[in-house]
Amino acid sequence: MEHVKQKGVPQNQYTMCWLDYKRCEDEEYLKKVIPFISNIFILDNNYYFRNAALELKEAIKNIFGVEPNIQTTSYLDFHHGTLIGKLGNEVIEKFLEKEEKEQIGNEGFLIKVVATKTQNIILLVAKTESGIIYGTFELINRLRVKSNLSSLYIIENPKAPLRVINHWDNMDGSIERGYAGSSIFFSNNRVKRSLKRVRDYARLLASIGINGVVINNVNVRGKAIWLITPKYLPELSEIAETFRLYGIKLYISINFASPIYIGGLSTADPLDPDVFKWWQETVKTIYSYIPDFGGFLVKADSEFNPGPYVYGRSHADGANMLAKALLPYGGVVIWRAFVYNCLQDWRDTKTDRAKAAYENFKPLDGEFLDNVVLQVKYGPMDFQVREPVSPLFGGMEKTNQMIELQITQEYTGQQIHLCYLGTLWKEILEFDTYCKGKGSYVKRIVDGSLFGWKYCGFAGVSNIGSSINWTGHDLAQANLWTFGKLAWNPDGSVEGIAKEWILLTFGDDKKVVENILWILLNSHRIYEKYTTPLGLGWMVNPGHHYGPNPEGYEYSKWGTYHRADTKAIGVDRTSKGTGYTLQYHPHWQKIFDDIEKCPENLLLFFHRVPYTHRLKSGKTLIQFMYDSHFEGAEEVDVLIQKWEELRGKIDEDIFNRVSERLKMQKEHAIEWRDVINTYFYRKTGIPDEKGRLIYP
Ligand code: GCW
Repeated sequence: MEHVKQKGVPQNQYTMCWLDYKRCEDEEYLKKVIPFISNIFILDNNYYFRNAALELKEAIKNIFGVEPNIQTTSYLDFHHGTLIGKLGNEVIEKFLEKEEKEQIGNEGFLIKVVATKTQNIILLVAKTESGIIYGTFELINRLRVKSNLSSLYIIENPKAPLRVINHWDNMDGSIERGYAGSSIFFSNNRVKRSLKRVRDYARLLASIGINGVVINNVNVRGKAIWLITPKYLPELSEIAETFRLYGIKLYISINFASPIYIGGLSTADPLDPDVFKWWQETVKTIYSYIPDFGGFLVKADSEFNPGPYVYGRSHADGANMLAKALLPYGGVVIWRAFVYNCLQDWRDTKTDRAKAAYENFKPLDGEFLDNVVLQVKYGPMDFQVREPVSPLFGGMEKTNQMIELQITQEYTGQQIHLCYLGTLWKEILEFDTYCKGKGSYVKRIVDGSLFGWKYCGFAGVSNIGSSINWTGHDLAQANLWTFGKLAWNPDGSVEGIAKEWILLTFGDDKKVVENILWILLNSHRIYEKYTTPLGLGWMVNPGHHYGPNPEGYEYSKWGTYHRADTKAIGVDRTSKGTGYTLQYHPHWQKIFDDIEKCPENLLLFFHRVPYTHRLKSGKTLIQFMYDSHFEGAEEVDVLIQKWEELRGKIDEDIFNRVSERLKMQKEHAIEWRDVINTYFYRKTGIPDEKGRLIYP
């Protein structure tokens, strides 16, 4: 089954997702807010504050149909309007208590309303320009959902310091694992000339609290190797400037062998003084163009990318060398832990790819410099619909870590299938590693609070491209939104986050909110049911990874086998099997080792299980497989029906686009159901107890 390409749409046309401001029809509310928004006072008159004020002005104009004055003069009428200012500003400080000032962190903000007989003021206060822009979007959103101003009081600080989007964009304009059109940054091996769309993208990202963007693919090949040179740096500095206005730093993925490709050196050995010197010079040049450059993202010794292993050096040697070059400028090295043998022999049952990241990195704990962050995929394999949480979380106390989540739906339906990922991500973040006793949640590890790290956080592989709605599937916008919101505050409830997205994107019609919320919150569960439940994973077509192919990867070199035969399926990863479970804290080791205690949705990840094995429900494994696939494909009808009920209540274009994709989802879910069921039936010869049609 081939992935279906999005039909061509004009590149200059696009929606603004949750920032498409619609007119507020509620006259009562309008009356109440007018005094608070008719003036915008900027108390720190600079480029960034003016930009924030213009954002607010534009929003107010669109939402309430009134055009506020922006005032930066010394005469200020403090009776009516919104005051935007920094902590430390005398005027602002008069309105604040000591304790509330102390609560505002570096990127945080405070929104407070002063409403008396003579004053109607909204205060927006932050310590930094970033805080102001985040606060501006929060205020706009509060106004859009008609928050009660008399009780509006918000102090917000992001929990994690790094909240970064990773683009796998190539310079020819294609996007590796991209399902929403071409790159908004590159085309024809050049940086795109117009940055209008980049600016709108920056607005979207700032509105969800993102503070970093890596604009090029981690597989750095061809022209992209040269992005760190003056050949491209002038253009990159313009992109950086566009993002800077919205509190976002630019990062670049690099090729570890750049000193050879660009510098003409004979080696890229991280311990070679000439190599280090070359990187120092390169970094110096980058900062001369981009003074607040974020740093490098590195995929080394992974899937044919060069790295320190080529020279017999460790990943700490490699990362630290780059970190030393970046340190004087405040840059960081984000080093990926996705290192495994991608040339495995399927006959080899001893090697277990799931163990690779831990085996490569655990021994290096404590060896990385402070400005190195290890970026770890959420699971030990590769963004499957369900995997256990990587044992590296909680496994390396002395190493900064970021969690890598895949917003783009490589293995979760490629934005043809609706698969809201917030529910899965939340489960991952709430996983208790036990590494420092009970309560050692993944979210506390990656937000830095458990081990007191300075650099750590969230990386999300982008799902956007130049399609009309940015994400191919309109409802996949919710995944980008949710990534940002969870990175800002992983304690947030997914229901709340999804609901806010619906309110801002589709309005507050009760049925609309209710149905879309149901659709989102149930979509991952449904997708999992008709594809690869029980932690099985991988049964996709090789290469493009769309559609079912039960043995697509069974005899390949990638190390992703389920080893099904006529009696049993799954890999024994217990301490008696490949030993993968030994990488976890003893608490989990015992649970995962025990087929009776192992969470059932991960059963086949950890155990090799006979088809006749009875699950907790009393069903046999094979019957569960059949039921899951029949039910999953059936439940897509519920998604369709709930969407259909919204006809006429939603913008027609969006409604039709989503309907079209739901239709494809249904067809492709049936394909999954039939291929997988037939596969198991042919392997086992065991019929479905309920006698449903399985193609022999
Ligand atoms: O999942 C695999 C993808 C590759 C990707 C790689 C990675 C960018 O299939 O396309 O390469 O992971 O994460 O590096």
